Amino acid sequence: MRKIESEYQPGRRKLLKMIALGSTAGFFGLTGSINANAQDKQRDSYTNRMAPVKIKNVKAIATAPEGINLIVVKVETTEPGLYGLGCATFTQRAVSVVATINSYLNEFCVGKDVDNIEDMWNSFYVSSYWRNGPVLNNVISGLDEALWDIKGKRAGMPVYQLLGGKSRFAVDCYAHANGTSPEAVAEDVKKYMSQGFRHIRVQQGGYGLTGVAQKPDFATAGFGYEGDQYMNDYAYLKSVPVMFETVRKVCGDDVELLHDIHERVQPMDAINMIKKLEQFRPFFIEDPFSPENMEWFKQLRMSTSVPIAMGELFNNINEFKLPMVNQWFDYIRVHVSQIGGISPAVKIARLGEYFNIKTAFHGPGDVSPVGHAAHAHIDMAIWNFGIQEAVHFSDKLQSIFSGCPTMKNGYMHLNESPGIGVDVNEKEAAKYPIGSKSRWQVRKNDGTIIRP
Ligand code: GCO
Ligand code: MG
Repeated sequence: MRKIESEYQPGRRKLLKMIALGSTAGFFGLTGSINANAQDKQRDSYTNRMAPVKIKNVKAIATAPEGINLIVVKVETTEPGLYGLGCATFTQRAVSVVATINSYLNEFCVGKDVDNIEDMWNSFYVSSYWRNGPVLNNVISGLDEALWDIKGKRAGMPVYQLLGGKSRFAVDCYAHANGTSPEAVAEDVKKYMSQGFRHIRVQQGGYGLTGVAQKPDFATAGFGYEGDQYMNDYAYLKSVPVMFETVRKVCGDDVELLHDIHERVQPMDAINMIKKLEQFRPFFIEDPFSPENMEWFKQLRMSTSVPIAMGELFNNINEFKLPMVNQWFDYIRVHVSQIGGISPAVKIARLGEYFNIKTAFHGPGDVSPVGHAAHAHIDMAIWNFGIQEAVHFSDKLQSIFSGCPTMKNGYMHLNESPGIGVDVNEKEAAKYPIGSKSRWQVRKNDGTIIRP
C-alpha cells in the first residue's frame, strides 16, 4: 500500500525545499527590508524636502503699463525666498479684486499649508457662501496659480510637468489682424503670415465695426453717456462676408481664419451671417451669442457646420457642462482667471476630451504675463489642445514681468523654469497705477444698449 504524504511531514527533500524556501524568504525579507529602507529613505527625503511650508502673507500686485489694469496675487511663504505668483486680472473691476485679495484672501490663507491646492481652492470658494462671480473667481485664480507656481518650484519642475508633461513641443497660437477696410485687414493678415502664424483672427474696425462707425442718431439726440460706443449691426453683418472674401482672395487658402462676433448681434442674424461664411472655411467663429442666449445653439447647430468657439464670458465652471454635453461648440474659450485658475481650467479641458471639444483659451491684453504662461502650461499638457490666443509682450511689460513666454514662428514657448516661470518687479509695477474707468457700453442707432 502506497504511503500517503501527511500535510506537514518534514522529509529530506522537503527539508531541502524548506531550507530553500526559508533562505528565499530570508533573501526576500532582506531585499524587502532593503526596499522598505529605500522607500523609507525616499519618504523621509520627500518629507524632509517637502517639509510643510506655511503661507506667511498674500497680497495683490496691481499695474497698468499699457493702460490695461493687470492684477497678480503674490503668495509669500515661511520658506525664505519661496513665493508664488498667480493671475487675478479682471481689468474692468480691478479695484474690487485688489481689495478682496488684500483682505479676505490674505486673512483666509495666512498660516495655512501651501501644498493642498484643491482643498484651498474649494474651501475659499465656499467661504463666501455666495460664489462664482467674476471678482471672487479672479481672486481664487490668483491663489490657485500661485500655489501651482510654488509646487513647481518645490518640485523643481515647470507646472506642465506636474500636469502630465508635454503633449506637444510648443503652443500653436493665433494672431489678431485688424484694419479699417477689408484690404487693410488682408494686409495685416499677410504681415502675420510672414511672422509664421498659421492661424489669424480677422476683425474690421475692432468688434462689430464700432471702430469705423458714423455718428449715431442717439448721440445727435443727446441720449446716452460719455464714452458710449455705437454699433451699426446691419453694416457689420454685411461687412464680414466681404472681409473674408477679400482676405481669401489676397492671402489664399493656406491660412486658418478666425472671427469674433463678440455676442453683439441678434441670434438669428448671427446664424444667417455664419452660413454665408461657410464658403470661406473659417477655423472658428467666436461668441455668436451672449451667455444669456445659450438655447440658440440648438438652432445654430442645425443650420451650419462652421466650427464655433464659446466661453470667455463664462464665470461659472458649470456653464460649460450642458453646452459641452450637447456639443454645441467645438472650442472652449475659457478665460482661465474668470473661472478660478489652473485647477478648474484643467478640469474643463479634460471634460472636453470626452466630447471631442478642443481648447482655445482666452488670451487677450487684459491677462497678465503670469496668466498667459499659466495658459501655456495647461496647453502643453492636455491632449485636446486646439489653439491659443496670443499677445505681444511689450518692452514696458517685460520690464515689470521677467520670464514671459516667447513667440517664434507662431508658437508660444515657455522658459522651462520651475513653477509657472514668470516673475514680477514690484518697484517697476508700482510706477503704473491701475485706474477704475471701464467703458463697455455699446448702443444701437436708437440708443438701445446691446451685449458688448
Ligand atoms: C477676445 C476677447 C477680448 C475681450 C476683452 C474684454 O476674444 O480676445 O473678446 O478682446 O473683449 O478681453 O476685456
Ligand atoms: Mg472674444
